[in-house]
Amino acid sequence: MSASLDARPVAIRPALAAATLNSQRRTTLAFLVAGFSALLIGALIGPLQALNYAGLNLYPYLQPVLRTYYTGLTVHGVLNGYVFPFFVLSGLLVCLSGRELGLAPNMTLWRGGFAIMATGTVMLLLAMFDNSSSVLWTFYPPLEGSPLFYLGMTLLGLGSVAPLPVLHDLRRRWKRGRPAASITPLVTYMGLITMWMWALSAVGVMSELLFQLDPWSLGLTRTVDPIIARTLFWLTGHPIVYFWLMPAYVSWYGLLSRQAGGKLVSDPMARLTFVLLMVFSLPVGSHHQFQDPGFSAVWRGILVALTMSVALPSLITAFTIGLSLEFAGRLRGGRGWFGWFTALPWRDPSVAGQVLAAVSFILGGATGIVNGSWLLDNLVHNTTFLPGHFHLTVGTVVAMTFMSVTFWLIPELTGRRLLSRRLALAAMWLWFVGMSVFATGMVWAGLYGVPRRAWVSALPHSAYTALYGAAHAPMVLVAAGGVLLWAATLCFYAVFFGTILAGRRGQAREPVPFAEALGSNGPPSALARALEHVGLLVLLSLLVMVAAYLPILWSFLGRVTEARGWVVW
Ligand code: HAS
Ligand code: CU
Repeated sequence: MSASLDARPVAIRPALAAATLNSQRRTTLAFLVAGFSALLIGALIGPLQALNYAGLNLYPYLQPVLRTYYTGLTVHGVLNGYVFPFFVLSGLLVCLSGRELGLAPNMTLWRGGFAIMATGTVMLLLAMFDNSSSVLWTFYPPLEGSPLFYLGMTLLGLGSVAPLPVLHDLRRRWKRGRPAASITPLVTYMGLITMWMWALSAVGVMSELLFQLDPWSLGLTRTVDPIIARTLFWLTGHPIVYFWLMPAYVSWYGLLSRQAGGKLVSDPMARLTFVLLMVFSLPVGSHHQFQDPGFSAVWRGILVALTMSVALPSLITAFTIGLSLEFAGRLRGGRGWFGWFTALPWRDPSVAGQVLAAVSFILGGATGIVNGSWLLDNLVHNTTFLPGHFHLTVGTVVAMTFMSVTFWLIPELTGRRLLSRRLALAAMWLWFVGMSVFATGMVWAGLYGVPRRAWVSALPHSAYTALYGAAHAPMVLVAAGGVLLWAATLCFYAVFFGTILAGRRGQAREPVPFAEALGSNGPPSALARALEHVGLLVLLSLLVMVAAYLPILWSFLGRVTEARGWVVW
């Protein structure tokens, strides 16, 4: 690494008092431990679902812990999709911004978010493990769960927006006393836009919970309108995928280029990506409802165009991060078309994990484009193609990036040395290979029409073979991928908990590897200055969201369906 790269962009980072820093470290660690503990339970259940598709029904042996496939699937989705990312990103975004600005976050608010989410999580766990709420991660009514489930979900959602005021407060204090033209440092900027995107979109699912599902499950109302509920859910349910992804992008844009030994090639493109993700995410949720009744063909067509637009910022990311990695690889002596790629520091598990995660996003993104095309979605909707898609995206891009971050962050937080680089590398490669095999099988089986979310292994063997025999080869891949993922999980958690509990003490703490952007010593670009008007951009996003959803919900409110609850499992 060249000497100039070690020169930190100093002006923005005054030192924090040791006691303040330590208290931030403890809180960040608590967020990480809570989040990763949830993932541990969720990830251990996952392979059971993979084996289900291969026709192996292990649930009779798992009584009374997991009563059915659907209990397991609900726990898996809720812990991996909500609890794990919410805790990890709430810890990460605030911790990184505080460090970047050299300011102490408002601990009461930050920890308040933790307490609310933790309460919600306990309620959810009780409701799921007693088998009263096998409603899956989408909790579509009229499937009905216990009030504890919906109230727990409400609390979890509420606590997840806590980082927004914390980041705002940090930015406000940082701006105080600085010239009006100074722009928010990149990592804080990205964190803030992520949180605004989430706060706006969470209005959908919070309305569904507060106005429909909470009162309904408490017996205050007798019926519920499923289509309004689904529409409100997906208003949030699409942006949530970017709420998972954007913190991973924070690491890719904000840290990875430095970890790889180079620089970020464009700071304004990083800002633009985040703003586009916010604006485009909010109106497109109904692309999850291509097969639902009640939407006009014209609107479905518009949704396709909007969905292709939301892929744009990820394409910008592919080029910006790809080029930054190439820059790092060439600085490290890589030559030729691919030499830069092999010259990356592959022995650093944090870099290897994030680059492998980025590589899986190529297929993850491509399958997303298939889903986003209404005609093609007709073929793949509700088949295993879908879980194939999202295990490449959230299950690999996001989960692996978060894991990779812990490889440098846990030593920084605890002052302990990473338990084993080799084991960490093994975890990343096993996860990458396991998930690639698994997802290939799921995507492929989906093309044979194998349904997602189906306890196919409970069928009599003859029926299973008659229905799914043609998809035998992909189903074997699904099961093999699942088993590799078990191994990856064990390796990762040995490193994660091993470092926290038994890593060698007294390790000198490395500084947070904030990336330097090319040209960052000059004045900010016109684009970066324009994007500094966060309030206006948020207003624009709100208007786009209202314009997309008001007409739909208005038409649904004119013909309400009154459905009674169902408990099927
Ligand atoms: Fe999706 C369903 C469309 C991205 C997650 N998605 C889901 C579900 C989940 C999910 C969980 O339009 C299922 C929900 C359920 O339970 O029903 N998705 C898209 C599109 C994108 C997309 C267009 N999805 C994501 C991300 C997710 C995620 C990200 C999680 C984090 N998805 C859909 C649609 C459905 C859907 C429909 C509903 C379908 C249905 O029928 O129900 C796009 O944003 C994707 C854009 C991405 C790219 C890739 C860019 C590549 C990058 C890597 C570059 C590599 C580098 C390495 C730098 C265009 C950034 C260099 C190395 C070298 C070798 C060069
Ligand atoms: Cu979506």
